[in-house]
Amino acid sequence: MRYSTPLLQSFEGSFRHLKTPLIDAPAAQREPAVIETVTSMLLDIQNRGLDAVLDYARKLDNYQGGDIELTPQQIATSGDRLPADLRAAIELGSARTKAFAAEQRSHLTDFETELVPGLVTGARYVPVSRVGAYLPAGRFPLTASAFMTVGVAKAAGVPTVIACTPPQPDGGANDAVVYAAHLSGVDRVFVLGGVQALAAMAYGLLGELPIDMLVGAGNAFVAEAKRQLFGTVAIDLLAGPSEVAVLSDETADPEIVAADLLGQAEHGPNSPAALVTTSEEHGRAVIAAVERQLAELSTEPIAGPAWRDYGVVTVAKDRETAVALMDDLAPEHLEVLTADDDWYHDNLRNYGSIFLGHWSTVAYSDKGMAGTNHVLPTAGGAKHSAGLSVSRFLKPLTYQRIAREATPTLAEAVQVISDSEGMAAHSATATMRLATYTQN
Ligand code: HSO
Ligand code: ZN
Repeated sequence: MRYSTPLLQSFEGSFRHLKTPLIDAPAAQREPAVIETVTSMLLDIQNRGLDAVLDYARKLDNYQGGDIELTPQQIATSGDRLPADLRAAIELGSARTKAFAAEQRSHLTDFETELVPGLVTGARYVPVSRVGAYLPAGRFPLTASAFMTVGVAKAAGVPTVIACTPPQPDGGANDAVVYAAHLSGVDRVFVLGGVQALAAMAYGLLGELPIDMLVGAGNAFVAEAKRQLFGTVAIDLLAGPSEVAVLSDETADPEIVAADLLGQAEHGPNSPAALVTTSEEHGRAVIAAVERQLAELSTEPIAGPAWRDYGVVTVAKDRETAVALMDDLAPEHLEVLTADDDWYHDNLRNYGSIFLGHWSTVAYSDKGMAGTNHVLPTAGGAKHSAGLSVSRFLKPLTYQRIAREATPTLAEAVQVISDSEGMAAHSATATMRLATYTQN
């Protein structure tokens, strides 16, 4: 969702496109230089293995030598160095994220059905075996990411979950991130950042078999590495800049709406923040409140440019137009602060996660306290995909158990189709069974 000024737009007539949202913003943002760098790093790491990984760590992250893996003792004591209130908050977020994921897991049930006598079919949810989580710790460490990736994978039943997190200036890991990973049930943690971390997990260079699935957000190089490694491994999604959209009416407090818009704009100078409202007066009040709050905000150097370049306020003539506009934006996070929240909830269909009511705000989920996942599709991806959840780590594997009595209809139809296609060997598998069936 790329927008430009003027900030306030009006939709009196029938719905039309604001601006075509980027279908694949991460791809559009991909710069040739980033693509080339990542390609050559991956090739080098494939060829030279761990030596290449450590060379990049030296060059890019000031790695000084020594073991990159944290010991179980270091992991277990990571919480000891944190202030008590931070430790308690991390414990709460971990517990809530686990509780939500466990509940969702309980609703994904294996099933079996006998389609016709003798033809028994079913599906079983089986977790992937090994997951690698990237836990960012750059400008903002995003402590809760470990709950969303490691914790949810564990709730899905993934046996092995390893994690990489980039070194801090002192060469060690971020204690809050490691503690969050520890509570989430992580098996091994490596202090390793960027492309080299993802490649090391995907190619199995960390004394562990190659992982099956890579999850977790990172910078442009990390996103590009995930894109190039996709196919070798599965990935959660390709996340672009974090986005927020608010749908509010005159019953919402403009100060609260403004705070929530800035609450995601602070992620980066290209983080989109959109307001769709059925009240022009409310829209104008929000714009004024954003300006006031920006003047006092310590992260104004990030949120200010984001708001000016990627902020937009749209007045929709009615609820239906507001829904059509929002579904076209398909925002990562969508807040609904109106007199008709239930009606909007029933009618909206494209968003990563929705926050209903004046007491809800995106940050509650961002930090893990709402229990829901914060790894969500951006840049319109919510039109076709949902965010990370236990279901993403589970494969619905199908099976069929077939008895004698189902044979005639199965075999005869398969023979006919196979013969019409000229696939003689396929046909024979049916013919042989039919012959045995007829003989006995
Ligand atoms: N909004 C980010 C997640 C996050 N924000 C964590 C702050 N902390 C992507 O959904
Ligand atoms: Zn956020």
